[in-house]
Amino acid sequence: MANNRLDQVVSTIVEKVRDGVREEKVSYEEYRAAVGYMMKVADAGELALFIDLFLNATMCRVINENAHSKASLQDMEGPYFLDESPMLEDGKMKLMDGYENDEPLIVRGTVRDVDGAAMPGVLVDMWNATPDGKYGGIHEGVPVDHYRGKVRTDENGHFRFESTVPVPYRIKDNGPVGAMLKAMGRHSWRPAHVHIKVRHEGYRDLITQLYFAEGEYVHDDCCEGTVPQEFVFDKVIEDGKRVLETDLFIEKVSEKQAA
Ligand code: MBD
Ligand code: FE
Repeated sequence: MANNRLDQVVSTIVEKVRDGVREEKVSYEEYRAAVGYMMKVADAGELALFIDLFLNATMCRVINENAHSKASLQDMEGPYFLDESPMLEDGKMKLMDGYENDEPLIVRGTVRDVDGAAMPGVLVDMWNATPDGKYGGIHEGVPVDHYRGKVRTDENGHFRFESTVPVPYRIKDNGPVGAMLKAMGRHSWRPAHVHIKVRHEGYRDLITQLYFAEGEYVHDDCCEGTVPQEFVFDKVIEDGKRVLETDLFIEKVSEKQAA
């Protein structure tokens, strides 16, 4: 019997890794190469990227399998959420000029509980990459308060953001994580996506992503993302702006989860 939750989880995971080592008859050379590789990943500051690449999508599947059937599907948070993003009164994100492929984007919808009732005053965060695939406050040249922000839903549960349409995104591939993908014969692209996080007291955080139906890699994500079909949007243009409109359903934290 495990002593506690930590013992239980760590012991289970370690045993599965040992299974892999036994099954593949890993040599001592390979073992030392693996240890050296993990040191390189850490030194390059790519641990979060490495773990997300192999485990973030699985985390989401575990959450979704245990969620209320009416709750919106969770998707990967990825490494670039920043809670210090600005509160936006009008939902308009700060954007940069000078991109040739700038396409205005409206993301709007209603936050609801699992019974369908609209929820006012809910905190909604959105963050997306620039038209050349960079995140504010993460990549060179994009300030932290750009291409990300928060709003609260209005009395009807509505939220609305204005940004620009992101492009397919190449995860950092000039370091050890990229080297491994290449060595495994895999690519390093994610489909163009918009990140959303919905938070409300007493409710489970909803972390998800929205996708563009016509885009590349939607069903060939290097991070093996779930890509919920309900969040893959056909091309709708209103007044020259691409519009993604969706309901987002959040569920109460059960007493068991809150404990
Ligand atoms: C990203 O932008 C992202 O969303 C994920 C899941 C992983 C790496 C970079
Ligand atoms: Fe992302």
